[in-house]
Amino acid sequence: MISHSLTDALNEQLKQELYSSYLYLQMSAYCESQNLPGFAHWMRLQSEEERGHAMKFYDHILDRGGQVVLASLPQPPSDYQGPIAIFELALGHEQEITSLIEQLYRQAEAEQDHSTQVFLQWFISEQVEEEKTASTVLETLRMAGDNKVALLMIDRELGARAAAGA
Ligand code: OFO
Repeated sequence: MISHSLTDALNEQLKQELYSSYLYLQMSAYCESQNLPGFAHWMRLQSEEERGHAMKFYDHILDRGGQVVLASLPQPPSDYQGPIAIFELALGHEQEITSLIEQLYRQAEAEQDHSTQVFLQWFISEQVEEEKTASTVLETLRMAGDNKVALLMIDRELGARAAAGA
């Protein structure tokens, strides 16, 4: 049986993952309104992926005999200063998530909760990918600068993202 303190911490991370989903969905809506369908598609898939992350926490809490408690979510920002600002925010957000996962891992380690440690290892690897992807897109956008043709090409490339497992 999982401890109360670790259950609370996992519920908090469940909320963070749901917020991530909420944030990327808001970013998707913004990109759609800016005639950037490829960016919008990428963000929408990212939002779905984050919901999948949230459900992994949901299932792990229940599987370990803990109680899932859903908290209210903060409102994500809805106005952005263009694609670079969006990916700067996305990268900063993922870096924050990485440190929260690492903190959770340390807590599971301190409590000698081995199954939660194994569960969190998937997220530790996933965060390497998440940060790398956001940072690569951000660098490409910075290189493109004000070049509209380059922006359209990036939009097309992001629009080709396939759903996870597809
Ligand atoms: Fe973006 O990886 Fe979950 O939050």
